[in-house]
Amino acid sequence: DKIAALLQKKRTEQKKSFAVLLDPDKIDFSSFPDFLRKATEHKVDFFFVGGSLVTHYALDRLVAAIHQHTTIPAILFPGNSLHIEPSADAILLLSLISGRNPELLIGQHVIAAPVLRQSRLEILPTGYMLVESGKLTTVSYISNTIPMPHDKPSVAACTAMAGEMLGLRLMYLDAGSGAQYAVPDTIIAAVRAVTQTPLIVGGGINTGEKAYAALEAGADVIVVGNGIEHNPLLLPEIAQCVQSFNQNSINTI
Ligand code: 1GP
Repeated sequence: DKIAALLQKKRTEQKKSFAVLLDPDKIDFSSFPDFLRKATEHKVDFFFVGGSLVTHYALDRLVAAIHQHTTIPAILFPGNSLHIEPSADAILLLSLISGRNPELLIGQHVIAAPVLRQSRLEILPTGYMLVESGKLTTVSYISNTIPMPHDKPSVAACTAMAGEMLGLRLMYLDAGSGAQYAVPDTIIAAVRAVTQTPLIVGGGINTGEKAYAALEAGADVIVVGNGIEHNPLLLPEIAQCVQSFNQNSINTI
């Protein structure tokens, strides 16, 4: 229960976290140790590993490298039950509650359950909500679901409330990897206002300003993937933004 408890404690203390999404298809293993050193130096809190589509199956190698070079937890972010790697530290057991595809609400979970029970992975039951983001994202296409409207905060709020009532322990608002528009602040604030669970926000966060806006609106964890792949300087920039946010929260408590 380590990661779930840590996230809940940080939420209570109004401390924010920074997660870097690692797409197994895009890792250059020759420069990866160097990247991992930078991630440690800049106090990345978590690695999310996976995505809706994995074409080069290198999850085991990716997790092994993370464990060899860092103490940052590797948390699986699976697209389906094929993406389970038992050597990781935890798994976001995503129920795609913004959609109405039963396979991703419960079907894949039934298949995964006995495998997860045998593993030592910490299970993080997560209400996963896709938000409309300007263009069709891979996750929306692959999941065969319609994302929530970006201008209807009440839809997001009621969805998250229902997820929390069902016992899900984390909420994840995602505009989808490489989204044209990140999750709007109004949606983040609406979910934050009606739930107690830690709130993860990602998709299309590719500037320090967008990261700051998401944190200010109520995100507890921000996830950045594509942005860092395209611009390595974004890692220190966002890390700085999370740290300054945490520093300010210490001053205001
Ligand atoms: C996608 O939230 C993650 O599921 C991260 O998205 O790659 O756009 O940063 P990006």
